[in-house]
Formats: sequence, C-alpha cells, structure tokens
Amino acid sequence: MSRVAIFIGSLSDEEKVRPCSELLSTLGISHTFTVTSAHRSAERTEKLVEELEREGCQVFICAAGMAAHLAGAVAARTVKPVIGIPIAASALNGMDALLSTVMMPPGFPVATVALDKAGARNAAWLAAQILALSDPELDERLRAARATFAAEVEAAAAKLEAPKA
Ligand code: RP5
Repeated sequence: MSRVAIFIGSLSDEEKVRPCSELLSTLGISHTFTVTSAHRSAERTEKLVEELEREGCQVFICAAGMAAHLAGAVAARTVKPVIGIPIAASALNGMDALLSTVMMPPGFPVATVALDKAGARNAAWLAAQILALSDPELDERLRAARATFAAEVEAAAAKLEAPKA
C-alpha cells in the first residue's frame, strides 16, 4: 500500500523529482512514483487517483512544468492533501508552472512548494509532516531529522570559526 503518490507530468521531469522519492524512501514512507499527465492522459490521471485513494494513499504530490495543471486536476478528484511542485521546463523558467500550480480557486487547494529539486525535497518533508499527524513514530523520525540539521549547522559554524593554521 502506498501512503503517498508522486505523479510527474512527463519523464522529462523525473531527474528533478527523484529527490522526493529518495527522501520518502529514507523516511520509510511507502509510495508510488509514476508518470501521468493532466492533458495527455486525463483518464489515466483520474483512474490513478481513484485506485490509489481506494488503496489507502493519504497524500498526492504532483510535479509538472509549463501550463502545469496536474496538481489542480488531482485536487479536483480527491479531498486528500495535494502538494504541487512547479517544474522549470520552458522559456518562462518555471514562472508559468508556479502560477498555474499555486493559483487554485477556493475549495481546491494545492500546497505549492518551491520549484524543481528544492521543491521536490520539501514536498517529501511536507507529506511526511502530514502523515506524522497520525503516526507518532514518523513524528519522532522528523524530530530526529531536525536535530540533525541543527547539529550540521553547529559543525559548519565550528569549522568556519576554527583558527586557520
Ligand atoms: C509538462 O510539460 C511536463 O510536466 C513537463 O514538465 C513539460 C514538458 O513535457 P515534455 O514535452 O518534456 O514531455 O506537461
């Protein structure tokens, strides 16, 4: 059973979204990672949402570029949280996808994260935080990860401040 679904609009998005899948795996979160398009495969998208939701999927992550409607199309078909990752895939450098993803009409929210790989990582963190609301063990793992971030900053500061030979 996949707790999270990651949809990308094209295989050309794969490299930028792969960190999302990797991070979910690191956090021990079962997920589906597949290609489906709001425009090129509208029926497949609809069917996937129905099937995955029936099987217990709790969060949908959608990444698409250009006139990015994938997250919105999924949000129209589920009341599970939908996270959108805008992908820079055109001459507009992602501004097109950012606005298409974030500017949803009231009632159909898409929690839009940053563009490309940074957004892909935060989509995984956000999905994990949503799941952790009802999963105390995952909540603990997220707290541990935060402690690691803080320790890394301390280590970096110590390195920078250390007297040079
Ligand atoms: C979007 O169009 C995809 O998500 C991709 O970012 C962009 C270009 O797709 P390809 O022409 O590379 O398949 O639907």
